[in-house]
Amino acid sequence: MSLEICVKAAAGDPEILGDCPFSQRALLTLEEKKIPYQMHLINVGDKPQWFLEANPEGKVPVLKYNDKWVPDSDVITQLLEETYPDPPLCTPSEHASVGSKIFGSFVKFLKSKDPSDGSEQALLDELKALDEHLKAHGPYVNGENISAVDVSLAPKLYHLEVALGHFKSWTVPESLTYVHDYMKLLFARESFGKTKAAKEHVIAGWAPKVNA
Ligand SMILES: N[C@@H](CCC(=O)N[C@@H](CS)C(=O)NCC(=O)O)C(=O)O
Repeated sequence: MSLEICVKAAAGDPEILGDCPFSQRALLTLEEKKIPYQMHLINVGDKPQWFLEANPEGKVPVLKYNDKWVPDSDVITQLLEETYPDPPLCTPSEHASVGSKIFGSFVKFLKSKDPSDGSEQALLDELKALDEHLKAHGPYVNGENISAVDVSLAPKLYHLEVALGHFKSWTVPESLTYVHDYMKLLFARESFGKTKAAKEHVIAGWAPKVNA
């Protein structure tokens, strides 16, 4: 029996995987654990009735497990870890919050229209902290093997790279060599290639928020 998972379809193309980092996180967990699954692409701009009945909150991802639809990537990844412990993806608690402020800082900087509001520096501080962590413990957050924190960070760093490159011509400073190597390592994984959104869909997804 394969699991079923609802994830975001690309805006403008309901047949193609879309740009939701939380959906990709859940898919990465399934792929890394080699769990068979059936994927439903949800057009979040026009949600089907069956999906809203399965998950009234209307967000993706949602995983069907034991005939029940389970929302939220935090809950889904934990459930998958408990149910399919091999290979383990647990991150030890001392490393569990590494990089946890990067996504929020990225979104703030991306939306910022005031270059002096400190949002760029705040993001740089978070990336520098990640660089230092990876220097001491890398190449992944918990050492030699990928774990849950990497699976959560990978789609967010991809969005950061694509969206800031496009909307602000901004790139992660070359001096943060460990972050650069980390991103290359994550993006080169087979699981990542199979579950990532196309760059144009990432850009299209952020455009309304940047131009708001
Ligand atoms: N905390 C949730 C966030 C999920 C989320 O925000 N999903 C967005 C797409 S990236 C969504 O479903 N948006 C559609 C909507 O809110 O109507 C998780 O980790 O799964």
